[in-house]
Amino acid sequence: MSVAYIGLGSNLGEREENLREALRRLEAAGCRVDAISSFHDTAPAEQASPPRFLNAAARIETELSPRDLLELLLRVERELGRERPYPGAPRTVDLDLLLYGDAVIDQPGLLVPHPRLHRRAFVLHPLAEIAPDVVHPLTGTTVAALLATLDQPGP
Ligand code: PH2
Ligand code: MG
Ligand code: MG
Repeated sequence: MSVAYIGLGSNLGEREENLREALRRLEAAGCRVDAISSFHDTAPAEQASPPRFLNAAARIETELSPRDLLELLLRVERELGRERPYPGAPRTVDLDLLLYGDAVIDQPGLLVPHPRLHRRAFVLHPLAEIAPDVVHPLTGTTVAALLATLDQPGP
């Protein structure tokens, strides 16, 4: 059994229902969802289009390999009507593999930890609720420490 953390986002349709349905489908596929953060209403960041997002994070116990878990996440996105007409397009649901134990993976289409996890407020705020003491395997610092760094004014 491995422990993975997933980032969830929705800014199209019934946002909360989309996130809850995605989690139900992960459970139905055999993942044990054993912690869910609160749901955060966030402004679109980076190149994402409006409207506002609902973001959350979940802790999952799974027998799936990182690659198979990624495939499951993409399948659930598709089942919930995710379309990708252009980068940053509004999405019914986005499921990102943030962490998989302390694995560091750099394969085509599969980067773990998620390469932008450490600098995204919309990921770190919910993740810090359920995993403050989990250590990022590349920075060697905890999620709580990454969040604190983010909140500091830049140089
Ligand atoms: N996801 C992105 C880019 N920008 N902004 C917010 N607030 N929430 C997201 O989930 C998000 C984003 C790429 O997937
Ligand atoms: Mg994403
Ligand atoms: Mg994604």
